[in-house]
This record gives sequence, C-alpha cells and structure tokens, in this order.
Amino acid sequence: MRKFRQNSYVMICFAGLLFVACRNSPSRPEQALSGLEIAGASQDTYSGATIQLAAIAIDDNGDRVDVTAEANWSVTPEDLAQVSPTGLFMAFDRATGSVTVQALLRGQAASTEMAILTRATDMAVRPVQGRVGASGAQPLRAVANLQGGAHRTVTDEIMWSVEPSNAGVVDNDGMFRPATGASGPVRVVAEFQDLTREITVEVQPVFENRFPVVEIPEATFVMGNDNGSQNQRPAHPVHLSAFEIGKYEVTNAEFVAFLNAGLASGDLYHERDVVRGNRGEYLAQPYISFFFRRAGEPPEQKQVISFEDEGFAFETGFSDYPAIGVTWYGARAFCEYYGYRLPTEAEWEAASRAGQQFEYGTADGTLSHDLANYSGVGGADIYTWLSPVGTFPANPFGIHDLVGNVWEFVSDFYQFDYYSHAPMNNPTGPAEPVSFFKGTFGVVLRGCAATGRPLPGCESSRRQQAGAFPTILERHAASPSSFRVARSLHR
Ligand SMILES: [Ca+2]
Repeated sequence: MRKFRQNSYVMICFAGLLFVACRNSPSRPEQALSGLEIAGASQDTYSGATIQLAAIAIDDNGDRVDVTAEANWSVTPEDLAQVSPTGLFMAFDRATGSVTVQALLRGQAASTEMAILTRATDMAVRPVQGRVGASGAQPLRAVANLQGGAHRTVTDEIMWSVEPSNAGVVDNDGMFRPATGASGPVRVVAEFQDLTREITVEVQPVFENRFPVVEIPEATFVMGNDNGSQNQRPAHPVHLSAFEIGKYEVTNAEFVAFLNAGLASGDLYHERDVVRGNRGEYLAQPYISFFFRRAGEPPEQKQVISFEDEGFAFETGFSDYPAIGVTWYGARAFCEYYGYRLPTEAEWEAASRAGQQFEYGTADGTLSHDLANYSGVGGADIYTWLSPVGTFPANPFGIHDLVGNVWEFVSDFYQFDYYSHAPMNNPTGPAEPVSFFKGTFGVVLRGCAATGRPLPGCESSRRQQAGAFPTILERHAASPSSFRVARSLHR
C-alpha cells in the first residue's frame, strides 16, 4: 500500500500545502515543469492485462523527459486496476469497467481513460485454410471465448498481419485481399488481447481465358416442359443474368492437370481407388473414383484416368475425351480452382435452348446421329461409347455436346417438384439437399449420355438425379458424368 501513501503525499504537494517541502526535496533535482503526459496507454484493455505506461514531462526548455519512476501514479476506482511505482499498469483479474489513470509530478497532472474489457480465454479464426483467387477476397472471422463462458465475434477488433507482409492486407472487417501479383500460401496472424492465432490462405493465380467459353446474354426463356415427365412440369419463365459457359465438356487432360496441381499443393490426396479433398469445403469429399474399371477391360469402355508413379495420367489418345468418374464435389473443386463454378440447372437449360426454345441442344434443335453422340450409332455417330469433345457441331450459341456424350453435373440439388415453386430470377435450386427417395439426396444431371437406353431422354428439359448425396461416389461410379465450367458476367 506504499503506492497510496505516495499518492497521498503527492496529492498534498499538488494542493500546495507542502509546496516548499516538495520543491526542496534533496533527492530530486528540482526543475519547474510546464507539462506532463502519459504515454503507452491503450483505450481498450482487458482483465489481467499489464501495460507499461510512461510519464513524460516537458520542462521549461521544452525538452521531453521520462519521469515514469518519479511520478506518482493512481487509478480510480481502485478495485479494478493498479499502477506500480515503475508505471506498470495491471488490470485485476475478472475486473471490467472504465478506469482513470493519473500521474502527478511537481504540481503537474496527467490522466487517461482506459476501458477494461472481459478477458478472452480462447479464440478461433476461420477458415483455418482459406483459398482465394488473386483478384478475389477471403472473408475471415474470429470468435473469442470470454472469461465467464460467453462468446463474442471479435473480427473487427483483431490486429491482423500477413506474412509475407507484401502478400496482401486484411481490412478492419476481416476481409483478406491479396496484393497484385501475390500467389501461394499466405500466413495470416490474428492477435487479440494476449491471444495469437495463425491461419493460411492460399492465393491462387488467375487463369484468364483458361477454357473456351461462350457468353450467354441476359434473357428470359421458358424452362421445363408441360408434355415431359412430371419433374419437368410446369413449364415456366425464367430470367437469367448474363453468364458464360464452357463450349466443351471438361476433358481428361484438363482434369488430370487439376488433379496433379492439387496433389502438388496438398489440396487432394490419393487413397486406393478414390481421390479425396484434403482441405476446405471439400475436406474428405471424393473428387474422382477409379474402381469401375476392372482389370483387363479396354480403356475405351471405362475410366481412362489413373494414378501411376505418384502422379495422375490418362490413357494415350484420350486427352480430348470428357473426364468421367468425376464426382459432383470434384467437378465443383475443379471449377473453383480455376475461378469458375458449375452452371446452374437453369443456365444449362438456357444454353441448350439456344435462345430459340430448342427441343434438343443440337445445331438445329433436332436430334439425329449426325448432330450428336447418343445411344447407338448412325451417320456421323460412329461411337458406341464417348467421343472426343467437340466432335459434333455446336449449337447456335457455339456450345458442343449438350446432347449426349456424357451426362453433365450442374450445381443444383435435385428436387422432383422444384419447378412448382422455383423463383423466376436466377434460380439456383433448393438451398439444402432434398430427399427424393428413401432418405437419399441427389444433384441434377443434364444432357444424356452416349451409353444407356436406346431411346435416350436427351431433351433440353430432361432432368436426371445423381444420388445418393452425400454418398454420391457409389452412384456416380456406375454413371459416368462430366461437367462444364460457368461463370457469372457482371457488367
Ligand atoms: Ca453413339
């Protein structure tokens, strides 16, 4: 309690009652002061925190002198915090509230307000491993566990820093934006009170014009078919914003390049017959499966991508064939890696309708073996199985193989009666997976395949479910599916 006696002593000095005694104190070379300041204070501190304060005197010559050890410190109220004679501020454990810290010296006084907040005992920062395109932004979020058990989002109170320091910035709202030219892993450090957490954000290079795409202008078309199967009814107007969509289905060469990039970056791993995601949204989700190619079978009948010698490869001669064995997760991961997404079901049908309500997504809207590779052979369709992408003529939008070759994933979850309540503008399917059969869930497939039923349902309006989500892998293995990329156009 020596501190308080000192404070009292100085308070009395300050009051002038013992002014002469103070001035004549032999232990201090007396010099008149023209000002006193407190340095090092923080407006916000927390229970249990210690902060080194400094008292800075300004003498008659205008010089600034550190008088921390000479000053007499006090805190009001006294039950929340104290300051040692050496200027070390300490907020008491579990104390919260506002305090006034005061320093006194030779008739001069300085004070500062400090708020003591609840101490955080733990903190989580998400995502642990983010991924962002070089021109994009990654929102970060921090939640603190507070003394007493409460949680609080503290994103906007974090002291953020990145390493390397020129790789980008995190703004006050926790949005990480890569610097121009940055790529690779960036370490983001979040500091809050005395807690420090680190996460990693992978900045991916921009792949401009990586895939041949066509632009589909903003338009309204009629989606569905009142004469089709139940799940295509009712036909209804849909308005879509402008978007672009791949002219071709994603090929083996393209998908293998993605798999090998993911292997190198640690985004995926190979496990027996399955490739799985190793981080982020697709953690442990299957990307592609190999197990439906049995030993001794010719590759043209089955999966042609394989894992050999620590890398992925495809059978010679199949580089331009659509990648199959891909799962919905793998298709999405591929698209996002290159800055795209899967088309929505509505976008896919609009692409197939070609602005002319085409019944089939072919060059002229009719179906024949000269225009598409579907079940059976005839005319230009010499294929009993897949054909290279782009073998058949494009539709009026410039898109190939919407009909046949291989079923294509879209982004929507499958819901049998979705059209009865779908929004008119930019529908994206049910927000959550919807059970369609005995508790199983699916996503939508479009476009029909080169194999399968003799009379394929290849209409623009045809809807097929791929299930069962989330165990889509097994169902998928029996039904080769591919996909094409899409991207919204904001102009
Ligand atoms: Ca065929």
